[in-house]
Amino acid sequence: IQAMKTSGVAPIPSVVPDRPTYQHVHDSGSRTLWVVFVIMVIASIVFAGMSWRVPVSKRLYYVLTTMITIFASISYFAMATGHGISYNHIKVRESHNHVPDTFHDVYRQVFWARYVDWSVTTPLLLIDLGLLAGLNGGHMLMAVVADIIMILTGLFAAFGSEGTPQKWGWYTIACIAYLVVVWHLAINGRVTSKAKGSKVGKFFVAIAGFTVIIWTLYPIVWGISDGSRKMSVDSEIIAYAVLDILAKPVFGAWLLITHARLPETDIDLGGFWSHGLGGE
Ligand code: RET
Repeated sequence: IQAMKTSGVAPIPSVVPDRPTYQHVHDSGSRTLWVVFVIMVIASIVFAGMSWRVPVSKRLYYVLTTMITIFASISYFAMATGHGISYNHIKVRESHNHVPDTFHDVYRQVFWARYVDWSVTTPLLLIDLGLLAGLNGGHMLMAVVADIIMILTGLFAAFGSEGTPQKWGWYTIACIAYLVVVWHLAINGRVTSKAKGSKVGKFFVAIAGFTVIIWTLYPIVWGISDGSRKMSVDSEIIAYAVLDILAKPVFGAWLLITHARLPETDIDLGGFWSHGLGGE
């Protein structure tokens, strides 16, 4: 002020290093992670119990579906106890008039345990649906590989830097891979499932349609949370919790209950699963 009075010129504001912003989980997020962990454990027990009511030779859907919820239980246990989480450091550019741009440091938690979970469980979900549709091995393999690419590039996107092509570049690649998954599953699966009879065809269209709607919400939640940080870490946890419950336990219960009622959904793998089991 003294300098301003004597020279008549406003002093250049000193650069005060501003404090970084931390975006992390609070009570509601932590509680949600524990609740979903318990739901996934209960679903695993129920699905395993259901499998004991049928001979081993007919257990493939049950085994796959139980593995899906077991993996989810493991990943939710990790996240609820603070494992599988890292901070992504984002330099947010702030532009000002007349003064050079400055950067603000934001540190946001990335729950990478989710991606480990998804890289195993989404292929298993696709195998469930592919077997239901009677999809051939070639289409199934391509769908699974595209799915793994989608999850791994999504993981890179989550740790991408802003102001470089990293974040939204990886996100675009992941979205293209997702379209490949939907193409193999929805378009080809529809044709092959109809060949298994009209009841299987109708059921496949319903459960695959449900799957496509739920799965499409994941990249949308990602874009609002990790992508543009318009959603708090707690809201992100709650949004994924709802989606995960629909995509795993609800999907699984629907598949297994319908399969038990509809013998046409049986899987024919030419002895790959049942070889040597006889009538067991
Ligand atoms: C990401 C971000 C990058 C773009 C896309 C994504 C898609 C994720 C999906 C996840 C599905 C998860 C499921 C979990 C089961 O509980 C990786 C979010 C396209 C489709 C079904």
